[in-house]
Amino acid sequence: MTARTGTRPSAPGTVLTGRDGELDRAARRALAGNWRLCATVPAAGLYPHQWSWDSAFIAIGLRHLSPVRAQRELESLFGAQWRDGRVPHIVFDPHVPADAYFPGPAFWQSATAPGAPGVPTSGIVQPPAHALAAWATFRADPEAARARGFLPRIYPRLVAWHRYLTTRRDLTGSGLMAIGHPWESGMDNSPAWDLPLSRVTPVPIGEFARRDLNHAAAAERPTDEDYGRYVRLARDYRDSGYADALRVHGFAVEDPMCNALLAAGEEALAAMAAELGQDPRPHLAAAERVTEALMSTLYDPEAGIFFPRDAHTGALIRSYSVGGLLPLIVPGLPVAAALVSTALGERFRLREACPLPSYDLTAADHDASRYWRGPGWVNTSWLFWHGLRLHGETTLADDLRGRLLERVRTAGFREYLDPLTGAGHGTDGFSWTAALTLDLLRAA
Ligand code: 2M8
Repeated sequence: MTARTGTRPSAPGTVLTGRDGELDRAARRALAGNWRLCATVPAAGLYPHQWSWDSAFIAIGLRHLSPVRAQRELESLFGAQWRDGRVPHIVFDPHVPADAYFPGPAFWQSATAPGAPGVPTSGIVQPPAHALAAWATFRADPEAARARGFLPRIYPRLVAWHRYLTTRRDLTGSGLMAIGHPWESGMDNSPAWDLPLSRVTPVPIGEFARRDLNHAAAAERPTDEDYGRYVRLARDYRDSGYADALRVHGFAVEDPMCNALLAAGEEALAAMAAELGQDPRPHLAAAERVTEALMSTLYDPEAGIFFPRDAHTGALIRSYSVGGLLPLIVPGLPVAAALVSTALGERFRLREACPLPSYDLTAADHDASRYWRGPGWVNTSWLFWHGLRLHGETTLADDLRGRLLERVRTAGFREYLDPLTGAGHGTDGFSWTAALTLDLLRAA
């Protein structure tokens, strides 16, 4: 949270009535409750700071209530950008007690890291959903954005962010960015990470204190052993001075969703460049390069899905997770129809399971209530919905939208849901669930 101005939302956008109106008001209340000075926390107890990709989804919803507040959400995150272009996965709120979240500022020690900002942050990153969010925010009210100089401010920062990912995070020379920690995937304990993570020696649980279990059931969170591995990886990275090289990252994976967001984000940057009177072609070329690398390296035509690739072994991780369907958000993707057909199949059951399961419904280790090992999330479903619309699958998109809204109406703004029963799990009053509900309500 870097600036302390502008906490008052401007005039609200469309006001809905009836059942939609009730849901709309509840979503607004949830977001108002999670607003802190100049950004929104994902959830008051469990996640009391600003998270990177959460803020992107939150801005996509906030733009309907107050485009200026949505702009500030992104600006406050990018205010904590490092000199090398990285956008940290957490920007810590100095007013929140130090022990409210682990690992906190004392763990990450950003104050002593080269090129880190004045405000305390973590040193790892999250999926690059920001360019999409910034362009959507601009389009919600171009006049207000132009009056505040939103694009001239945010565009160069987004360019530096993407440059960090496409250069320093291309650990294998494949043209794809790699993540160096499961937390960087946003899908923290997906079964897809089990194999590369098994090579990491856990820090013993006695050496650190988890805080997440004060707010959520142990059966819905990662195990202590996996947490110990997360801590080991983050500690090693910190102790290397946050240097990026394959030998530093004990865990290094080329993830389809992150790279799809990067490609789609380059398309959004091209639109921003054109709006600013600059040359959009370098961004279009970058989008094409990432898309080609996605296709040639991560796509499996027989499986009809993209798989992550272990950067240490070069092997594909043949795990069916929702991230493998999300290249659907890339404009012009040549295999959109195959992804849709995989989503309709037994592993994801797009026509009935909702939100879209995070992981293969048919897998023996599918767990419908443990976070990212089966439950459905509104943000990944929103991305898939966006992809369906992009590729002209309007009937499926409308159907998914209707069922997502029905789920949220019944369960509330939960962090994740059982995709078959709709039972809510994780924390309540979860910001991106509320924000994307606002967006879905207005998308009819
Ligand atoms: C979850 O991740 C954090 C670590 O970043 C955690 O478990 O403490 C994930 O679901 C992640 O995708 C999300 O951004 C974050 C905050 O909502 O929570």
